[in-house]
Amino acid sequence: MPKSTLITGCTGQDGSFLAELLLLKGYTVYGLVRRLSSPNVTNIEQVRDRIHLLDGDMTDQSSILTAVKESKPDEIYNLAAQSFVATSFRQPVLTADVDGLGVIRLLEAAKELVPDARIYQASTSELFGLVKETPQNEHTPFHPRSPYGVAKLFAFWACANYREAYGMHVSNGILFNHESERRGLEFLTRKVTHGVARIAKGKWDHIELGNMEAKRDWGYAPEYVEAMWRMLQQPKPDDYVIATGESHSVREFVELAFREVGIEDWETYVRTDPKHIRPAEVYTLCGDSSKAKRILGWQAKTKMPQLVKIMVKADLERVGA
Ligand code: NAP
Ligand code: G4F
Repeated sequence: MPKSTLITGCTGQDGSFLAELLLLKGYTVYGLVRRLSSPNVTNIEQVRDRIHLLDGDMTDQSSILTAVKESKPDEIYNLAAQSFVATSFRQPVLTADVDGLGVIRLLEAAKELVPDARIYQASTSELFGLVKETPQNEHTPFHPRSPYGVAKLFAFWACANYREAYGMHVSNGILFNHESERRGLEFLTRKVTHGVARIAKGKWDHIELGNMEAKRDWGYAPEYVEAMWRMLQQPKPDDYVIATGESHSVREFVELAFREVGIEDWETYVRTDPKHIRPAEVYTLCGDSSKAKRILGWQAKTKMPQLVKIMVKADLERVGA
């Protein structure tokens, strides 16, 4: 009997890579998708006929209950979120509802219907926010800096609480930034590689960015979904930092991306626009994933320079001649 899994957020970057991974491993894959006026299925196009799509929304308890009832999952991966930090400052209530309360809705449904299911919660390095030490590990204190980070903090502790109170197998993956050719266009890395490709092909003459000095620990998304799966194969639930251990600035990312298309005087093509500056910034992130290496046998392979190459190449192909 194949294992059944429910992935929320299966149309997103991580959800689509995870769906592919779990199909390869022989799982029956169910994906929660919200109704939109135009379906957003680009990322799952290649596996759409092999995933069972279930209507639902993290703000709607009844749809979550129905999805859990129909999929009877052995494993649940909760990846659904309003995941863009900048938007969370403009839509804090929605973000809290989807990213915070949505997790309680899912945990309640699981407690009621599949209490033995193993659950993965997409926690984030945004929890560390104004960092208290570098690198950050599972013991580093949290200090979120955005409504997104605050909602994810609520979700993190909700998961820990359901683990302690009801003995449920719930794990938090504290994932640092991970990117890919499937990354949404508004996120820094994709905004840059997409813009660089259009500039290289003569379609745009500049891109507009915000804080060039912020530093992130950027890894490659397909490797990160493997870590999610490994967490749920452990006999005991736990929390894990997943990161490359290297931190680079936005400026470095931009410079490398332009260099990839042979442009050295990149500053000519970049303008700064204060509208991309956040009310509170996470200045620097760098993760220590030695616990994941020790227990899960997981380690990042792709580092930032290689990631830039992968993303620029994909965007050049997309932009075409
Ligand atoms: P993403 O590409 O933005 O995908 C988010 C997914 O959530 C999409 O499938 C989206 O559906 C769905 N969603 C949004 N609101 C929903 C709602 N109300 N009900 C049901 N589904 C909803 O994000 P990602 O980069 O794959 O990240 C996956 C998860 O990991 C997120 O929880 C994110 O916060 C977290 N995370 C990401 C990173 C990272 O660097 N990528 C790092 C740490 C943690 P639509 O397609 O309909 O919009
Ligand atoms: O790409 P970003 O928008 O990602 P951010 O804020 O780090 O959040 C991402 O990673 C988190 C994990 O740490 C996830 F939890 C979250 O869901 C999301 O996936 O911004 C990266 C950095 C920031 O410091 C931002 O201020 O780039 C800076 N930046 C500078 N100019 C910009 C821009 N970011 C965006 N999106 N657009 C700009 O024009």
